[in-house]
Amino acid sequence: MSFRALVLTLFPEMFPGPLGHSLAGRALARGDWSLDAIDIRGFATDKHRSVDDTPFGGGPGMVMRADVVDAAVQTALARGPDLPLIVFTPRGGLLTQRRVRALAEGPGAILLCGRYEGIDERAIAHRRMEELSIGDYVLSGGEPAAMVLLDACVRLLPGVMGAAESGVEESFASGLLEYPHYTRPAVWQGMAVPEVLAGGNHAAIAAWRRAEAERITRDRRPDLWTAYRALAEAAPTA
Ligand code: 6GU
Repeated sequence: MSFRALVLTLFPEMFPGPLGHSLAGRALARGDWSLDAIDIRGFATDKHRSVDDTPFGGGPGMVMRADVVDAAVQTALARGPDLPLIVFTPRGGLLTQRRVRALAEGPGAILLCGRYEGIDERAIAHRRMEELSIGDYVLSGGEPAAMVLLDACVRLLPGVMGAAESGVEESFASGLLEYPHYTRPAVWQGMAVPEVLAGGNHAAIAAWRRAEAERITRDRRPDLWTAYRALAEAAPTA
């Protein structure tokens, strides 16, 4: 069984979008995963097909109606009763490589994309949805976040990454950011490729890359560096 993505959105035409290209697009064409975008507006019941309304308590913007959203969720759950249900919101927990890995090992996901100021809280509570964010900034809707999650999951599916890519030590998997990469020309804009990389000393190359990864992580991401150091202290060979 391949990975199934059911996306609930007011903008189904946004999909597959970037996911139809490159690695994810080729995997989609092969059937390594499937994507169905379900139009939430199709579940509106009034003659104006309204999906949102003004917030109780006042304030700016519109709120997506619980009854309309839940009708869409119910349809998705009928199609994939075993799929985890995720809603994208800037107030969700941060999406991590650990969560991506767990999702990629599972049957897929139902991904609910919010728009306007948000979704009626009862729709989220009723289904005990997992709330996820992709970072500390505000998007106009959850669709790009759903694409981010799917891109991150799909590249981990069996057979999707080539041998070359799958062997690569990944940022966040190792706990360190990646070391710098170089290819030809050997000198460009007066800048030479680090000498060690041109020699054939594989141990020296590995040591240089490790040192660079550590330097970059320490300088740019003190939070990751602290976590990495704590882990190294607990298991010194890691
Ligand atoms: Cl998941 N949604 C929205 N609207 N904004 C975000 C986000 C999600 N993650 C970060 N910003």
